[in-house]
Amino acid sequence: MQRRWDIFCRVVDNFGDIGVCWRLARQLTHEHHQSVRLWIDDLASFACITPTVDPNIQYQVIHGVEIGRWQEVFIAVEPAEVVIEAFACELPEVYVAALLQKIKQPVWINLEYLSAEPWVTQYHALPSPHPRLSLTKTFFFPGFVQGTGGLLRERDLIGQREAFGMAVEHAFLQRQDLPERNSDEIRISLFCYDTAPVEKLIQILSESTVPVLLVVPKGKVAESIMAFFACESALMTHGQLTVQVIPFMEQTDYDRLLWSCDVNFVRGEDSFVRAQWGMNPFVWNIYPQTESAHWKKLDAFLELYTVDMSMEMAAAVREMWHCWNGRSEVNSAIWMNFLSFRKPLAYHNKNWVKQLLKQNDLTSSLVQFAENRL
Ligand code: TRH
Repeated sequence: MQRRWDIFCRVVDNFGDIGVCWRLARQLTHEHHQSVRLWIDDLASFACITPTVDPNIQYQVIHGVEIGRWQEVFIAVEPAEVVIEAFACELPEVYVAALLQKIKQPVWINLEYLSAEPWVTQYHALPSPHPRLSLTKTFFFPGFVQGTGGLLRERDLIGQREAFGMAVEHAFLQRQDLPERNSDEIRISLFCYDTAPVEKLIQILSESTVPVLLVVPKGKVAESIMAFFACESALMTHGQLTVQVIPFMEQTDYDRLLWSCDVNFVRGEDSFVRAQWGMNPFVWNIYPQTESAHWKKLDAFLELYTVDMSMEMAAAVREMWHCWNGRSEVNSAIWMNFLSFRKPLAYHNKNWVKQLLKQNDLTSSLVQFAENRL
């Protein structure tokens, strides 16, 4: 049944908040034929991942999704039947007041950040009555296991991934002005926080025994690499390493970049999940949290992800990921050890995806949840 949805998104920093909300909004619209309004406070960040977004206008419709600028003074609107408050962003007061006026209570969902920690299954889908008002919201947790809300995954994603053969890749590389593949080269994409040991990685890669192409989307890390090379050009070479800085890509193109690289360095939440659907080996730079809370999250994921790996492969992954997140210094031996598991890791990732596919995707879980309550 077609329902009206309001998704509220505040950009805390970076692109993950809008990345997730935009993906959800599109999937609700295209696959579930829902009517979706996306309220976002930072259209400029949105425009980075969706260049068709005009950051200067109040309302626009893109890919069938109504997009409204969430301004400090929120103009009262008729609430939708399903309300998503992304990442505890807190709904505007006038909107909450309007919710109270509804005869039939809308379904109010707080969509949480992704975590592999075991407590998630206990807290997923728990109702939380408002402390003062006669309203209830539900905490909805994405996750990797049964008993969570699942992960964002478009219906045709795996099919498209599997169809990404040489010819499609060739067309993609041409379109993106990326060089053709060299048979003995290792191709790596790099998307990480500026706290990651990028200079060290560059040094390691430049001493590689085979040529390496490091593809870096524009941003702080690309800038620091250019400063390191004292170079203003998008193409830099150092020993075996060529670094190519590319424009920030549209979300669906970024998927294809992940599919076309041998190893992907990803970060945060959404690119981390996309790398998993991409099935190539990946290294996760987790979003750093206060009091090092992110280490628990990182280790919880590693625990799940490595369970079916050989001890050697699990140790290689753990060591590389720990170093990349700053637990100890990364060196050539650690990188080479990780890289030596490239093929078995790609195989492992296929099985990992098979396991993830047993779960409902997050958007379908949300639709089902809302429908059961309306
Ligand atoms: O940008 P991020 O660091 O976002 C983070 C995380 O979500 C984190 O959990 C959250 O607390 C913090 O934001 C506020 O990383 P993430 O999650 O990978 O989001 C990046 C988005 O940008 C993702 O949707 C993919 C997209 N992207 C493109 O569309 N084009 C690109 O070229 C690149 C590199 C990324």
